[in-house]
Amino acid sequence: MHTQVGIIGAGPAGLLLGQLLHLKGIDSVILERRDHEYVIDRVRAGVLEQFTADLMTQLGVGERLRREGLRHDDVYLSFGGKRHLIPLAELTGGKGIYVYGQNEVVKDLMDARIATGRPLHYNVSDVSVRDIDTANPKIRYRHNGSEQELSCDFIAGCDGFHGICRPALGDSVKFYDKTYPFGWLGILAEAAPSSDALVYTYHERGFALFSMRSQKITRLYFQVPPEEDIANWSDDAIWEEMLKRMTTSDGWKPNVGPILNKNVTAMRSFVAEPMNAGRLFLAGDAAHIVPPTGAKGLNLAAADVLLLGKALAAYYATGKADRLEHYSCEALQRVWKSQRFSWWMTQTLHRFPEENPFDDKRQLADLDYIAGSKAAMTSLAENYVGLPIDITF
Ligand code: RFL
Ligand code: PHB
Repeated sequence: MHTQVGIIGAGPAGLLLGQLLHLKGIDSVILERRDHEYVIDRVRAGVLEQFTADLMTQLGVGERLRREGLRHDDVYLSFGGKRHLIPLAELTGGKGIYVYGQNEVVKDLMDARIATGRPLHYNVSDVSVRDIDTANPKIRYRHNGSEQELSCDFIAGCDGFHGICRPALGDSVKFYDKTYPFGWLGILAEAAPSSDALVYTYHERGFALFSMRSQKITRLYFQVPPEEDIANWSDDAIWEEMLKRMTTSDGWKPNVGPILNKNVTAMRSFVAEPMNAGRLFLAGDAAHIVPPTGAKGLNLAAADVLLLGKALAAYYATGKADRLEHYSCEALQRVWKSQRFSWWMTQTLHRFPEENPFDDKRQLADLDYIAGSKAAMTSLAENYVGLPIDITF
């Protein structure tokens, strides 16, 4: 069996790449370890940058997003008991963000993949890559009980942080890593969002975030110790803590409702550099992860895929590999800027265990500066809606 691009992983990165290549007439096979329902049901990202939403439209998969996604022109920073509005669209020439769950993004991309008739195999196991330094790299895997070998022109490692592709890059790759002394406890609640905009809260008890998924579903998070066991948190205790951190002096607070889903996520910053070796190219969480405070992970995966898709298309159109050779370098420029922003949002809004009263005052001053300075607010806004990127391909 041969394909032009073998894609490992059917998360947002793998599915977006498959769609982009399809539109360029390039064939691909997507291999996914999990089953279809598992991939859709994972509760993860909620915020799409302007560019990611535009890219979905450009790829022909943005119709439901435009209809059902919630467009936000503003975001709030809350501290000292008050919410401070950051007018994103006003500060960035009309750009905003879209609240549209990762589940919905993945669902739309899977439907588009089915419509192309191109292969997407679920429940594959024992995936490995070989011959990546040759013109004919291969993927071995098990599917429906038999061993398969897929020969490819290129392999795209879109298999997330725990995948097999990053370790296959070999010894020339350097890793940059930072862990944080906290995690996020997240819930989905059946409650109408009580604010039109997201609210990022700095509180003496720790960070909290108000978000949403639809007109009926609220998505909320608060900072907990990194190894926190979700079993320690009854629904009542979660609401009590959420309300303590989020309620502002004007009486604003989230609406309370039945909790539909709850879990704890660890926080980490990580980059693999370079993002390729030979003909194996990483994209998305396989190459880098960010703490979710900047809402950047899925958006970075989309940016990688756009660059990689364009580079592969240029190769098939001209036979020249120069864009592929520059892929890692070009992608990492955006990756590091997103890393910086995600780290900055994280360290500004969370309470650290070793923190002393000086740090508290410094963080409050940082937030007060942003809320009071158009220049500082604009810097936050342009990073939050996403730095410029050319989406024509
Ligand atoms: P994924 O989504 O992890 O997909 C990788 C896929 O590869 C499969 N796989 C394999 N398949 C075949 N063979 C193997 N050996 C394989 N090993 C793994 C996996 O089963 C999976 O299906 O990576 P991808 O595509 O790079 O997408 C990245 C995003 O999922 C991630 O960055 C975001 O979810 C991060 N994130 C957010 N990003 C945003 O842009 N905006 C947000 O608002 C946002 N909020 C979040 C987030 C992540 C969170 N968590 C849970 C980490 C909020 C949270 C709480
Ligand atoms: C979400 O809605 O899940 C969400 C929103 C903003 C973030 C992270 C997650 O920064």
